[in-house]
Amino acid sequence: MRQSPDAGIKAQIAQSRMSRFLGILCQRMIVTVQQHILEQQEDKFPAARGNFSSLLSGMTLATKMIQAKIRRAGLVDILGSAGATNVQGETQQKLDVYANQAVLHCLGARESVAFLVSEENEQPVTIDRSAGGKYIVVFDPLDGSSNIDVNVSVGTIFSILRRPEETPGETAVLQAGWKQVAAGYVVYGSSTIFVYTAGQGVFGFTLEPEIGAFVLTFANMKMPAQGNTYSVNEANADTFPESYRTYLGHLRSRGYGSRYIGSLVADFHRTLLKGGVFLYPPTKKNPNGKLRLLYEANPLAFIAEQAGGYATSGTTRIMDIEPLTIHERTPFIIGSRTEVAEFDRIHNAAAANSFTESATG
Ligand code: FBP
Repeated sequence: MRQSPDAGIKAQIAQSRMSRFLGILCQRMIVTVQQHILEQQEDKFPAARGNFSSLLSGMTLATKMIQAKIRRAGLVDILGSAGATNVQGETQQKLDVYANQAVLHCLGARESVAFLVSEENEQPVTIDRSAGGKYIVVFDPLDGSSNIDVNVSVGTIFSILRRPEETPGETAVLQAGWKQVAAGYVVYGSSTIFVYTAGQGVFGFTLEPEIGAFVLTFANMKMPAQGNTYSVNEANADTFPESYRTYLGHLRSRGYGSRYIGSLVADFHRTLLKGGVFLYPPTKKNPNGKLRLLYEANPLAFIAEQAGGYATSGTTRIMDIEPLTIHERTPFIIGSRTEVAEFDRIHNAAAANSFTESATG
């Protein structure tokens, strides 16, 4: 039976409504990290030319390559030592080498990158650019690599800085943490999560393997003001300065539990979601702490502060420390405001006592 003209028009209207609805639904159903970065850039820098979002897409590509290798780690020859030692004196794992190459390759191809500084390379990698490149990226390609062979979560950490015109050469890399343009990490755990901040809050994206895209799953992350766990390698406790031992005793007396994975990214990610505190104190083996300021402490400190937490070296706000060398280490206390403030109170009281004692002999 021939359809009346009205029915025809009604059908067309219904169809266009449905396709518009589906369009909106798809658009809102998922927000990819690229979409999110572009939207943030449009808000903050309407004149932006996409350099920053292109740089971050290089990092998401590299971390997708790394996660693909990690997921197949037991099936392909990628486990174990690569038979070399890095600038830190650590045995390089095969996945350390692969992850480092993946990030160097993907970011090296981005026009806006001038220097790349990796935990695995003694010197900064300078990218020969006619226009010089606007950004510097410092990164730990595979954090917690000692956990790879035992199938425990590992991660990638990165920090993005502007290349200051006035500072030539590699000293341009030695910038305090508050100058970071953006920072982030990826944790390769039960799922792969990309967490980043560009100074407008902290956002988390989970890799959706079905479509191969990082999809927004944690908007505007906030670290709880207080938690109920502390995270530290207590095997070293005998060589911690006394104030740290006093602080840990104080937390235990208040019923805090202990959680320590031994992969900084995984221990920090838990602290970001659940609150509490992570510490890597000075020890006999590492009198200035073990963790590196530029590509471990600074990026996580930026994220913690953007999420309402805090990070200190025991004497200085991590992001106020002026770095002297690219691989320098720092004592690291990071977590919920309550726990870090409690650490500062106990640590400063101990310092004041030892000062009074030394003054009064
Ligand atoms: P890298 O694996 O990047 O060198 O990181 C160092 C690290 O593995 C951190 O992830 C972790 O927090 C810490 O060292 C563990 O050290 P320890 O075994 O001394 O507790």
